[in-house]
Amino acid sequence: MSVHAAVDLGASSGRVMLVRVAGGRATLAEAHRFANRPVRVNGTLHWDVLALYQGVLTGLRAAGPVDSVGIDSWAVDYGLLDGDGRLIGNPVHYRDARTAGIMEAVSARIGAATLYRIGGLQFLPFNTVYQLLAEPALDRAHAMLLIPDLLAFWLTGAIGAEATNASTTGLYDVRARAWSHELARRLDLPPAILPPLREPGTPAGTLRAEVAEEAGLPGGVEVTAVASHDTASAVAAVPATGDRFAYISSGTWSLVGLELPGPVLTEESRLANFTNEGGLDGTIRYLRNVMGLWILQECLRAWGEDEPSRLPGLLAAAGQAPPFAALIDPDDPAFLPPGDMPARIAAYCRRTGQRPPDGRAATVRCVLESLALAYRRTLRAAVRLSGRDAEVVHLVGGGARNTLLCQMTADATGLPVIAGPVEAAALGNGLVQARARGEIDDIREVVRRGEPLRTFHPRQEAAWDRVAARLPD
Ligand code: ADP
Ligand code: LRH
Repeated sequence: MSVHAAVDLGASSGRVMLVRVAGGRATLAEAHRFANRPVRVNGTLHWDVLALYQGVLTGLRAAGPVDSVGIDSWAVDYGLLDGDGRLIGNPVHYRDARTAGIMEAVSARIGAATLYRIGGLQFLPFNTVYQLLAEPALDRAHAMLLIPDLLAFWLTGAIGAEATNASTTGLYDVRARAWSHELARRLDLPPAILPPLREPGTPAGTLRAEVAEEAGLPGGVEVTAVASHDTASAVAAVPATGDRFAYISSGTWSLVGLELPGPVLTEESRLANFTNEGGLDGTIRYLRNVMGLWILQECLRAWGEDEPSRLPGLLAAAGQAPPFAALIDPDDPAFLPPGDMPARIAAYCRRTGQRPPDGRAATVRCVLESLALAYRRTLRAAVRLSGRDAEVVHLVGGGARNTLLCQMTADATGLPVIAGPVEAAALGNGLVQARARGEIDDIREVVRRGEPLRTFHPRQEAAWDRVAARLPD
């Protein structure tokens, strides 16, 4: 029997979950959940990293005695440390506008094909490499720590870069599974700021005595490197059997794709803007970022309906709204920054010759149908580009609670959708810790045994085929 604290920081909330493992089964309990609210200061959008750290300490205190701790979070963002290990500035949010134009300039300088051959990453304006190039304080930096590594450093004093998250930076060589110091040099970024890599399942240090005291834990508790990119932890906990499955990690973002033994670095894949991120045990997460429930979250915020209790009512109303009244492309860059999403949806519709959705229920329906169609497009492209077939879609994360979205996803993709676990990232995090201690062998088998899952079968496929045929690929 072992007990693990899984710290899982999503873009909308952070949680410390207790993962208890006994007899090849796992149970999950929430020790503490806290909001993750970005803060705009002097025109720059930041993460409130100290509030997150405080949330972690409060969560560890609430969790009580544990055998180990693991941390995962959203990818790409980082803090810089100076030579004395002090944080230089407050980490900036990936939705901040500071990287405008940088991705295009780097592609022009190095060549998009070369960048893709090395990193295999989707071209997203906020990839770490572009953020570093917008960084005013780089000359003072001794280390660049991605968010989970930064928090692990504060907990333990040990410096390292966990590999699955490093693979999202654009400075990681996906084939060599090592930092690309050469690329860093070509971009005039100091390779010395890239810390030694560590693999999931290896030790990342032990709790410093004063931290342990603050968290109410005994000193010396191990912090284990887990798959510290939240999406990698979530994919690790997909309750799949075999390899003919697709997944959608559906939270603030929707990460839509396949698990593969190696990267797909073809020209077609680059042009389709697919990513090859590192997964647990050397797997590749071949996927695309779809803008996700972020658009819905921002609609709720604009309407003052962002109390969690409001969502079920709105979804029920959306279920009754007329189908396919208006559709957006969720990946349109207009939807990336925070702002008045209902107005942007209306503007998108006008721009594309559609009547904007009439009211809140219709807007929610428009967002969910548009997401389901984006899932369909993306999954079919992943299958085509990789040659790997998928017979079932595993939908994990908060989106698995959205029955309407799950059914639409089954209808749109024409595949059965198995929804759950909702807390896949935390579960993957905790189970990597348990496996590192020899408590379990097969993470997916443990998830299958323990988690309530719901299956949605495709209906009304013809209607979705007709709508999809009207849209560009
Ligand atoms: P992240 O890890 O990015 O913070 P989560 O995996 O926690 O995201 O998912 C958050 C999303 O889950 C919300 O945007 C919301 O759309 C969805 N969600 C949460 N609760 C419910 C619910 N009761 N019904 C339907 N959807 C829900
Ligand atoms: C999801 C996620 C995603 C990244 C984005 C920045 O939380 O980690 O995989 O692309 O955040």
